Amino acid sequence: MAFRSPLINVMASAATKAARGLKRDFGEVENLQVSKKGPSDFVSVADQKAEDVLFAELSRVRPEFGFLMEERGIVEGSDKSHRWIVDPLDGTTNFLHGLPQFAISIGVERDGDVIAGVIYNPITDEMYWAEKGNGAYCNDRRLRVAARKDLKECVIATGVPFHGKGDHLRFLKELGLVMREVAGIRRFGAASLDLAFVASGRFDGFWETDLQPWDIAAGIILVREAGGFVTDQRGAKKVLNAPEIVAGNEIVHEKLRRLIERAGLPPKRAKKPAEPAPAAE
Ligand code: 2AM
Ligand code: CA
Ligand code: CA
Ligand code: CA
Repeated sequence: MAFRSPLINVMASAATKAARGLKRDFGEVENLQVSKKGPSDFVSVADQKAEDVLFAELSRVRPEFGFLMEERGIVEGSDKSHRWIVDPLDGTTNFLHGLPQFAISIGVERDGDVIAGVIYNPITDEMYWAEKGNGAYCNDRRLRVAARKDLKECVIATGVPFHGKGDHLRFLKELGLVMREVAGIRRFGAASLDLAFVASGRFDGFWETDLQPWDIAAGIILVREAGGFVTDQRGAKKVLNAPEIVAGNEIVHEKLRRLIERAGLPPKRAKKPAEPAPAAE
């Protein structure tokens, strides 16, 4: 039996609670109130309700921790070294289209380093969790990244820049370079689950540009605790605020990183994510 620390239990129970509302709303997406944050960037009452539940639950059990949440932004805590990094609904576009690939993602940052994470898919009831030094799990099953080394056998996940964001031409170059070498490419639309699938060995690798800390915080620790590598496009381990993320086992990660590097470096972020200062990781 996998041992869940009190911290993991707190995160898992908050995620389970928030997931009840998401499941209910997923059954009635056509009645959901939806607003637009930017070009093709939607937020629904489901995102907001889930975030309210997570905020209430997590601040009740650890009132001293700060927060970085997708919808609320930064909430300072009295403990300056710990904060929750929360995406209440990762995969909103999928959710709003009735596509069952979305998750709640909760990470814990300590002094700039992600030390624990939980990613919960309410539809499949898969609870992914990891804590620094204790391994990565899905429910009670220990996770290990895939062992494949030959790109020809690998299935690689990515994200496609959406309307109004990102460098589309550079992405197409990256895609061209990668698709010639691999068995298949997938775009499922929820970055947290893409990373969870790398941790579990379903995907051999993953790369995406322009993600935010809440999309990837929990996924970073999951992949690393499953024996994988996660870096930015240059191979640096500080990836939480990086413009591009690459993940896989040691060999696939490096092969994938070198391939996409040939398309050139990602553009500097248009605007900084909701961060007071670039956090070390
Ligand atoms: P979100 O659903 O929480 O917004 C997929 O490429 C990743 O990008 C998802 O994790 C998704 O997180 C994020 N994303 C942000 N804005 C998006 C948009 N307008 N369309 C699709 N994905 C978006
Ligand atoms: Ca969003
Ligand atoms: Ca997200
Ligand atoms: Ca979200």
